[in-house]
Amino acid sequence: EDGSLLWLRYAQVQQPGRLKEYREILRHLVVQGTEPPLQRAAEELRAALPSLVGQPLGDGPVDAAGVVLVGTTASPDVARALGAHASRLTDEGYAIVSEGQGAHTRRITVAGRTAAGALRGAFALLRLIQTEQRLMKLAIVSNPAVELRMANHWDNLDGSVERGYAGASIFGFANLPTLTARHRNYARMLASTGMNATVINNVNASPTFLTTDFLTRVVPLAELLRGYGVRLWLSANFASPMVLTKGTANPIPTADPADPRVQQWWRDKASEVYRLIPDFGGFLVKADSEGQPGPEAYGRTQAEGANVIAHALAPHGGRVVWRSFTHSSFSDWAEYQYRIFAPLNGQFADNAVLQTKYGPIDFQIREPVHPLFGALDRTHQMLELQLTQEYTGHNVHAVFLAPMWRTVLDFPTRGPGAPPTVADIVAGRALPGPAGIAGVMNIGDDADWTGYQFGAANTFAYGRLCWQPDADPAALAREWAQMTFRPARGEFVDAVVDILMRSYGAYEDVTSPLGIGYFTDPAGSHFDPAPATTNTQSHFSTATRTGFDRTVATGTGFTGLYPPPWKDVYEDLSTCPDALLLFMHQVPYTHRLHSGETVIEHIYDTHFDGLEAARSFAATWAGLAHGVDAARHADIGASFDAQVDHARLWRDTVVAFYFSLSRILSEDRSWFQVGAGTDLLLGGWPNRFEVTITNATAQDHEA
Ligand code: BDP
Repeated sequence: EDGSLLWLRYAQVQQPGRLKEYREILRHLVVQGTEPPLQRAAEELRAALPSLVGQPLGDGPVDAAGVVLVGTTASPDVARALGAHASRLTDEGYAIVSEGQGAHTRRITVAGRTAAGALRGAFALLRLIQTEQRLMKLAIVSNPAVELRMANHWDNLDGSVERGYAGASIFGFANLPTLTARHRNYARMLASTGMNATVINNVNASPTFLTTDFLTRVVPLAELLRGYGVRLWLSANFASPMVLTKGTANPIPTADPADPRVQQWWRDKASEVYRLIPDFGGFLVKADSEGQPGPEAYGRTQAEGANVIAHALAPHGGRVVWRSFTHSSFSDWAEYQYRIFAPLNGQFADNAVLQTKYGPIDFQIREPVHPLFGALDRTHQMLELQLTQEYTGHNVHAVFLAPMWRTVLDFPTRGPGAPPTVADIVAGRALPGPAGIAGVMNIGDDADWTGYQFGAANTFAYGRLCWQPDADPAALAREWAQMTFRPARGEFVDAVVDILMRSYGAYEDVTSPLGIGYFTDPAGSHFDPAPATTNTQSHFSTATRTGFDRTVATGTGFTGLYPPPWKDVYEDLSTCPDALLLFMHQVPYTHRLHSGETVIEHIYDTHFDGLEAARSFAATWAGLAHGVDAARHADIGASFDAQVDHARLWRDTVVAFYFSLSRILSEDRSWFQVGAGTDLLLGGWPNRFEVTITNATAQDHEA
């Protein structure tokens, strides 16, 4: 057991009563139809069901007792079984309906209006069995709320993965068109959670991905994905027309979107792609950002840049997803994207979608929701989340991100209680047309896919939240734990869910509470604490105060980018949520929070709490050996131990940083002293130094 099966583990059902029930109900499989997703569904069920119920699977007939019937509503048997439920299905949705009474359930029909929908239904049925639910009296109709449920991989041509903590790329670009079992398991993994689109290469895109050679070699992968209901997309380099024609008979010396040769190049490229991959999704573009080329060089707007590609893709039904992640030397980097993109509202083509990170900075553990979501009411939008834990602990800290995603999706953009929420926007309820969610993926070729085994909880929950943005993170954590560690007893699952649900808060506590934000080493890997280095960038701590003043009254004015109800909430110290206080305001260390604590007390205490939480995760996991195989127990245990070590480094560094500046030791918090090495001045500070915790355990003294 090395974690490689993820949540697609089909070990035998444990509860004796349930097993008996399943053995009655799950005796035959009849799949009607020959489309590839139906064949994939048949393969999955034929492999899974005998193993889950511990008996062979027959082939029917369709009216035999104990039949699982899989197909589309085009099949008369399926349509009859579904009855009125059929009319509620949308294209990718599925229905699971059982017929017959109680123990006499004689047939379960798993269906979609499309074959891809039926395949999703097959995975949903398996999920019900893996989590040992009753299969009697089922009448489930489930349609995805979000149209584009997308994986974004930051994988490079050479097999490296930008910000990847799980090994090299799984795609084997150099070996394409050759496909491996890993490609197939990848497609299964996406389909099982409900994702339907994947961008396989880095947004910092090599133009090589658009060469005829590469496009030809990627065709079998696109076909494989199609069988699993997933469309292939590519990241495109904006300068491709120029770079790829250089040295040819007809070089194009520009990438200016207004140049007819550039427009023709994109049209030709789109035609070529769709000849090879008829269901190609489209291009994802990062332009004018961190060295990537874009329309700015030609005096064109971001909308003009997006539209030249959008227009080329439109005749084929393709889309361009254009990222708003640009930043430059603006006085407050949180404002830059808003200043560039808000004025372009309504100027993007109908098949262009603007993809915006959840917060205005860059995937921090806590940020306000990006003000662009509320501002762009005439622009199709995607929300960008980050599964790979660039700023949230790499593959060392177990951090279940679904609770954060839930907060973002629930945010009412026009003010407290005033829709649309971000979920409304990504579900296309605010503006008809393409919309969706993109997640920067956390997978690589490590055996366990995600670099540490709990990381897969994020992959699973991400896909499920895309399908159903109002899903409860705790319920998703529970499903993941049940499916991943089966067979697992009740208290084992409860303990795993408890760790997952506390993990986000624990990481925020031990790294950067109160919205301090960017606290990790900016030049390095974004992993270790660097409070001194980031001081002039994100928190401006002095001997008496800390925080970034972004108010309209005295600061950068960022709060004014929100509609008045939110602007007022953030602008006013008395209403600004504690969690975002230092993102919006600079306050004295003695400022009292809504919790009653002072800011400095809160910073000290949360850092101790966060380390304690990490220790409790390690201790809880150590006590769970009875519920899981030894190999995974040891591997995951080692992860939690590493997390404790790193949490201690964070606590010691941040506490010492703030003590050394503020020199505040309140009476009831005199449990630490700072060693002589910290009497250094800010400018020359190392980011790690010594803290002695006087009332602490032996472990602490090692720090
Ligand atoms: C930043 C990453 C960088 C990415 C960039 C992006 O550090 O590697 O290229 O985001 O999203 O967070 O384009």
